[in-house]
Amino acid sequence: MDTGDSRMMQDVIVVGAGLGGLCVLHHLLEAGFAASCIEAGAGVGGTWYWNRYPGARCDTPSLEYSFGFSDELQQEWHWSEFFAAQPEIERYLNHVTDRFDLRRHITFDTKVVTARLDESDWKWTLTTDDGRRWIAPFVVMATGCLSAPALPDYSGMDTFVGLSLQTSSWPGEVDLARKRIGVIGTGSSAVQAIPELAKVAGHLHVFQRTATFTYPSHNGPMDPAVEEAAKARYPELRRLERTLSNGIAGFGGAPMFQPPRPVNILESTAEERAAVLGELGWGACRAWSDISTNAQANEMAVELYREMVRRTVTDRLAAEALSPYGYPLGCKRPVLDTGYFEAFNRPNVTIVDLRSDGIQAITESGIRTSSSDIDLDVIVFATGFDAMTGALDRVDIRGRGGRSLRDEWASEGVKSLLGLQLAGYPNLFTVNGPGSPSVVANMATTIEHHAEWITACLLHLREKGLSAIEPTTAAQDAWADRVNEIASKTMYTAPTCNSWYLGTNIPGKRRQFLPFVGGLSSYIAICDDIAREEYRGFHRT
Ligand code: NA7
Repeated sequence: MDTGDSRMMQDVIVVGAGLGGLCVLHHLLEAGFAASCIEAGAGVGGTWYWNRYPGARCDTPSLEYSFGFSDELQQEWHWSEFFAAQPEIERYLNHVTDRFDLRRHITFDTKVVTARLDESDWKWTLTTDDGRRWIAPFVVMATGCLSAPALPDYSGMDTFVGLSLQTSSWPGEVDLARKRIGVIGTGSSAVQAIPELAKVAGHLHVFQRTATFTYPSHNGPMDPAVEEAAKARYPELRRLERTLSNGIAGFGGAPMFQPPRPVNILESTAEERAAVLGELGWGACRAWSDISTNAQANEMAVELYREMVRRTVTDRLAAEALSPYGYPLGCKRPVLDTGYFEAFNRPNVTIVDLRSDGIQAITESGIRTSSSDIDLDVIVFATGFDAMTGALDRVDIRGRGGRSLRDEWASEGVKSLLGLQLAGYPNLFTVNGPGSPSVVANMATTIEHHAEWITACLLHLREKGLSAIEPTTAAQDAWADRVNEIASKTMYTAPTCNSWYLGTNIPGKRRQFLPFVGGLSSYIAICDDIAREEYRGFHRT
């Protein structure tokens, strides 16, 4: 073997040191495996390392978007806000890294470019962008669901003489005071950044292709009583999270997480709808049982939402531009904000509705739409990610017989068993892979569950003297059918729906719904049953 190999004979190589990679690494080391981790960034955090844009914040309550594997950790850590901002989450993940002595197992500033299976001895060889080779029988891809940025392809992109920034790789502190800023996109990242940018910009133009469903987060400083109550029964609350469909118990109670009432909007009177609107405000549109199954009911609920936009945004034309049309509530991931619509009441903020005034080109001096040239000092691309599969298929992964994961997914669609393993790619695991609840649940909970499952699986193989595990094609096909079938009954896959869940934000990507939306609790039960039944649906060698 090449003596230049930098990490010979590790048991496991973990790719990525975000929440997923750190959690898996810790579990594997605790279980006695020789594990090391390769990370593209200069520090830990993954999403929370790269997305440093102003306003970047988690949309799951901090008390729950955190690890439960150590009670000491969850007792000692104090979250300053109900929904933590990026710097605090990054600090937390650095604390976790040092507290559990993980840093010495991580190689930073190093990107995995290929992963190849050698079937003769069940070893994976990874190559990294510095030319090194890494060899181990097991690989865990903890590469993140939203970590492969997507950029538009407007003509003239490279001619702009001002500053081009991406929310997904924000360079830290940037002085934007009094600058003419253009933001492209109105997804979660933009919705978080816009109120902050508006405070400092000379003028802010927001280029919107699709109006967003966003809800006030009611974020604020952590209430000491809430924190104390949570800490008094943290282990029990962590167990509770796993019995819920989204893994969020809502302790500390964001109104956003309230389930719908047992009432149908189709059967409601105008007076009843007005009363619910008066009582719940932005939450009124989500309060009805029939909106997730009936298109007409959904449209009635969307109208309640538009009414809230009209009540909040003072300029009539801006309110109309910011109102969602043409796709149902429950199609895209809901966004939580702090003062998003209110930002459009400032004199220095303008919405550019690309539905009627599309971008023609990026020019030397700014952005050209069909109606005008807008001069800018800074363009912020908040244009999203090649979600769920992008970070995996940007690595050239070759399994049995040299088959390519990227080609296979492009030609046959994305398939996995439980979002944990792929037929044809033995001993390669994915954390929060496509086909798992991941992005539709509390990511911290789903990650911990995957870390436990993968570690238990490797211990099982070791105990039984086995060297390889992979899904059977039949089990994988059945799981893919199940993922699709459940999603097909929801607004996530409505014919008018386009979203990164479906991959339709990426030109040429196959339209396919990627996460499992059958509920976290039932997913965990399925995974645990399968493990208990000697890894039913997996082939072991
Ligand atoms: P999102 O939610 O994918 O948002 C990307 C936004 O960028 C969205 O409004 C897109 O409009 C818009 N977009 C994408 N390409 C273009 C082009 N070419 N022109 C104009 N506008 C464009 O990504 P985020 O980073 O905001 O959030 C990702 C997740 O991170 C979020 O859901 C949370 O889970 C955290 P579209 O809707 O596609 O018409």
